[in-house]
Amino acid sequence: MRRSAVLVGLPMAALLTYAPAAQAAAPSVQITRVYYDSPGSDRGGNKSVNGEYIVFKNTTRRAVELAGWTVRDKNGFRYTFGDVTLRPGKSVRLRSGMGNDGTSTVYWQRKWYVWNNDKDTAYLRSATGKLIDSCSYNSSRVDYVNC
Ligand SMILES: [Ca+2]
Repeated sequence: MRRSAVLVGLPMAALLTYAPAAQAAAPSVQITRVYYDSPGSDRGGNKSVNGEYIVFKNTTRRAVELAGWTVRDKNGFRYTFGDVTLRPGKSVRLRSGMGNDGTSTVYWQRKWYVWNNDKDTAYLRSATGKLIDSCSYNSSRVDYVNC
């Protein structure tokens, strides 16, 4: 009986080790939302610029260090993450305007908007420049896109 239990256990172990490898194709940190059209008209002002944001989620079970990771749009605007640790399953929001960074929200420190209100693409790259995830949108009828 014991021997057969071991034999049955082997394929199970193989499946368990295979599963994480199959999931490796999914980005470790995912762009889950780009809120590109801040409320009201785009007349500037920090509150309005901060109405734009992009959300990144750690989809893994391990903490991910974002220091040196970059966010870009199609126009070449670039944000570089500082010393941010994204805990497993947690998200961090990057607002376009000025502000003091916290654990769940960081600020691009810009005085004007980043994300086009009609179409654009957000790119997330690791500190070594590897493309981790991207998110495109092409609609001015809605204010945000979920990716
Ligand atoms: Ca915008």
